[in-house]
Amino acid sequence: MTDINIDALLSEGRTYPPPPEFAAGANAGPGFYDRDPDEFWTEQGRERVSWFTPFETLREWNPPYAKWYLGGTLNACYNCVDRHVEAGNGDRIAFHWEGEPVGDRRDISYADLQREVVRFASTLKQLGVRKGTAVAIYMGMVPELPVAMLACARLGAPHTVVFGGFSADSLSGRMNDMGCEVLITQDESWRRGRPVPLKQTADQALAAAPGVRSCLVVRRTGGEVSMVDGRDVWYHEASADVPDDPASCPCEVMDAEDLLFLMYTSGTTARPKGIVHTTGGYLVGVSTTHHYIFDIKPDTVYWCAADIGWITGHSYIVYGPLCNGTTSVLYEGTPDFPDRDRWWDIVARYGVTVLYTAPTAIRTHMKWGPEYAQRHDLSSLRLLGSVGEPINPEAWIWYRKYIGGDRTPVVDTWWQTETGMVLISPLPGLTTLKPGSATRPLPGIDAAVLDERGNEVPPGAGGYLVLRTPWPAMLRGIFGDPERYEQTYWSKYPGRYFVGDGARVDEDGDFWLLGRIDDVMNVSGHRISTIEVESALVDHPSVAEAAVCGRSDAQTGQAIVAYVTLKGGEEGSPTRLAELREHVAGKIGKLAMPANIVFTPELPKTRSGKIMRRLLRDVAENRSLGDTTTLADPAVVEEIRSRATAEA
Ligand code: 6R9
Repeated sequence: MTDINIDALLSEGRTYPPPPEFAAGANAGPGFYDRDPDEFWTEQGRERVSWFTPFETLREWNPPYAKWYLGGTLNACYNCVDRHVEAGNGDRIAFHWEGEPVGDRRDISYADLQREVVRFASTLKQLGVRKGTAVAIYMGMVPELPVAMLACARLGAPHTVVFGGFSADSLSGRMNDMGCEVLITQDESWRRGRPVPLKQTADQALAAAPGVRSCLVVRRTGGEVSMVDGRDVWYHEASADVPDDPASCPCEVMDAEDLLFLMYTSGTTARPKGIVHTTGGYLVGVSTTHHYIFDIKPDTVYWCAADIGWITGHSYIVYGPLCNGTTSVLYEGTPDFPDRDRWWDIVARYGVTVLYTAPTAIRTHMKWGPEYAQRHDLSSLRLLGSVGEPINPEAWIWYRKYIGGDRTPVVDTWWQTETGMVLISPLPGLTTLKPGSATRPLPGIDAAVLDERGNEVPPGAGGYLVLRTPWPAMLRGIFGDPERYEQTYWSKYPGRYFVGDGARVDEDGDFWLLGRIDDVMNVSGHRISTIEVESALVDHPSVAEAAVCGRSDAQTGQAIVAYVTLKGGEEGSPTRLAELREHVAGKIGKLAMPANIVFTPELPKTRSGKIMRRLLRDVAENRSLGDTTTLADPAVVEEIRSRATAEA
């Protein structure tokens, strides 16, 4: 037993075979998994993307460095925009854009998108942006954000999008690391009816980023901002006389392996890593997975309710869907503005057929209760997706029942910033779903679960997830830091990509993700994953959300502390506490019973909705808090600390 690194405790037996009507017309049909992977990726490379020069070699693998579609040249913007217009689909809607203020909305066709991108690219050109110029983008969810990204791609200028909620320090750090020369931002963005001063924060960042010579400012709210002469330019002024016909600003010819963008991932304490994504493999990878996993059809209305500043937004709001010519919803605001039914109003109004969101959002809706969804007709939905964290089986069931009308498949898609594209996911017309399982690796993805010594663990046992062969959208490195790249991902098991997540594979070959390895708790020698205890808590009918972590304990090494949010605003009581401990004991065993439970209305989360267990450990150990800059709402930890102290 000592070879097994994580004890897998929770068992979940419910299954959902694909609905027959879905299976009959699905993009991924019978035989999909039997394809030869090289043949599959060669075919996808040819069919899904238009090349200026066709690629000669599918892949080159010099561990830990991979190249894909060698010899091919292309342009990501051409693939996402121009070719759809050329093919006669200019009238098709690219984005139903929904602003946060009610009634502020705009439909943008592919032809509109092309005009806007051309105008934006020409304006950037006037500011001296050329092939290879690094550009930072710091914006909210306005149409100009994807437009700016595509304009960069058109010119061959690599971008880095910094999430609009990040601080001036995060922004300047990223701009300096990438060597950005231009920053694109907006005056302010809307958040719950209040303006967020993006330009003001950008000004602070610019003061610490001397390499940035121009700042292009899009007007959104019309709020006051200060403009620095010679550096800052209003987009609406600079673009006023710029032509918008595509011939005036052609797409740059890019090599398949040219840099498309960097996406910074914040480590826990260390400097953020600039994850490198190149053009060809990335575009094929994201468009292929988008097509098959979300079963995209010409009449699909697709909504990925993530932020573009997160990798999910890059791959599955911008590059994947647009490459596939999809009609998407793009929403600027929060789910509870002006009321908690805003999302469902949007789904009903646009007739959304595919909705892709994160477990954290689903648990928030669970906490609010199903009545908000029940106010609207959600019958257009045919498929639901989840990403970002392991999804608790009860949240999965709730999502399917109240949002999917007890009919729709739910695809739990596992991937990372580094993988660029989804790697483990059900295919809705083929896979028998299990709530809480991301099911199977996609064709050509060689995932395995290893013990400490590098041996595959037997079915049912937990261990470390690795990837043994490269995939098209794989990161090409950490920008400017090859040593860190090799150290972080390739040193634990040489030649294999170390994911950093725990996982187990069941008897059917289905994968169950167990969360980040750093979060695994050690109670009396048992290595317990946080997600299993959390899912056992969420299984209780009164619990909406739970986060657990370990704190040191003289007797057991570590003891489990749980932070629990109850449904419908319930406060919690000693009776409830005892009941929840018993519930966990009954569900997975006494050894996983939380030693303490702290009831709290909110949990500390990153901007992309991941629970920050590291901060909960700091609270549980009564330590000063580590880096809190990526928190969505810093006040939450203080609230939890006061509740935890009150209880102690
Ligand atoms: C896309 C994205 C990556 C980490 C990853 C894992 C967790 C994402 C998941 C999931 C279980 C899923 N994660 N999807 N865990 N099931 N379906 O989230 O990228 O922000 O880089 O995070 O998120 O721990 O390693 P990123």
